[in-house]
Amino acid sequence: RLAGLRHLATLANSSVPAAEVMPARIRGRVPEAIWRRTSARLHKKPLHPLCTLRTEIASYFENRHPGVFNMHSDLSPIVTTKQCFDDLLVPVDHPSRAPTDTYYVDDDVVLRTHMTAHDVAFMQQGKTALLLCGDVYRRDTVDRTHYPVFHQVDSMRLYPPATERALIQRDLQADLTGLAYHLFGSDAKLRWVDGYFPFTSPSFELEVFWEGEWLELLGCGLLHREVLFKANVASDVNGWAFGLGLERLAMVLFQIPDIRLFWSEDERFASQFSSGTLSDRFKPFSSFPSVEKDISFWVNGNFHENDLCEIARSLGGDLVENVSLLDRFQRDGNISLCYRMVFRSMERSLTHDEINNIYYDIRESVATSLPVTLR
Ligand code: FA5
Ligand code: MG
Repeated sequence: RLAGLRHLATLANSSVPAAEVMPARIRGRVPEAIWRRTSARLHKKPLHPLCTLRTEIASYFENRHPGVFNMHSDLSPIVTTKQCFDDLLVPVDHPSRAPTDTYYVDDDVVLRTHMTAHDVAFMQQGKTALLLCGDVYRRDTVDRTHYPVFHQVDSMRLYPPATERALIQRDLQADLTGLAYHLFGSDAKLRWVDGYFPFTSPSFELEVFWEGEWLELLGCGLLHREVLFKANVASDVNGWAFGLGLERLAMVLFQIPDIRLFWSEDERFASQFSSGTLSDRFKPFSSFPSVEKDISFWVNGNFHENDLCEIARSLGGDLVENVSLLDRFQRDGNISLCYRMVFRSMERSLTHDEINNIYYDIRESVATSLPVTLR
């Protein structure tokens, strides 16, 4: 079975069986609702804002460096822990590897947490420049800007032997500030800040000043010598890599107020992106009222907030808008937590009965599967 999974990890996305026909045996530990997302491929759906952004980025690089970058956007999201972490020097005890943060299909197979997971394999095949786009998966808290599935564009470029590292860095930063001006306009205010990624050194983040705030646009850097070594790249060859998240970028560019909207089947969402260009703007359709429910419990063991969010998401689906800690107190050495769950549909009014049913299912699941005692 593991051999089969590793085989799946090397295939194109289109070869991943759809959720409906995927036996639980292969889906492993990944919840059904998450698994279903692996066949959605929003970044390939014509006129979808994520697809528009993907093609804008690809055409920016094509205009700037004709014929250099090939975009791959059909890679399977199922990868090995070696591809996702080990080959990129992510330490074994790094929090991003923990099962509270990453969807494990099996002990050494995961849903990729970033597109950089594919870089080493492409370099091993002798590729010297690429653009990758795809869906990535992270267990996370629940709010308007976090969703367990989002999309990234990732890129790497290797230079001819003995190219100065300083030149490569200048090239990288020029390509990326050019991209930011292309997306945000030539009068955009940008700044570079130091970043940290295990697989690049030095590392940087590019930020853009947008509506009164500095927004993180992307992470990048010069590929770490040891990563290049694992990729069988000659010792006098260097290169850069960068990665950016499409949803947050699309949210500010197209004025989309909630990350769940990307998954909406509502025509009133899709119809607003008919031009397929960066000038599309979203006009929110009427906002429906929210329903709030609180859940309180004593903590008996190793409780992680992401586990609560996962239960809320699996039972409440996209009706769950926000899960946040409302209150915490300690009595006789015991810790009590109270979380508020906000439910809202993007498309219709909710009934109290339907939310009560979901709420009681969540309570039951929390009581039976988490190390807590409901109060
Ligand atoms: C990475 O994933 C690195 N692989 C990027 C990289 C590639 C660095 C190559 C250097 C070289 P990070 O975890 O910061 O980095 O995520 C990159 C982007 O994804 C962020 O800038 C952010 O825009 C977006 N992002 C991260 N978490 C979420 C989330 N939960 N929901 C939506 N977008 C997210
Ligand atoms: Mg970051």
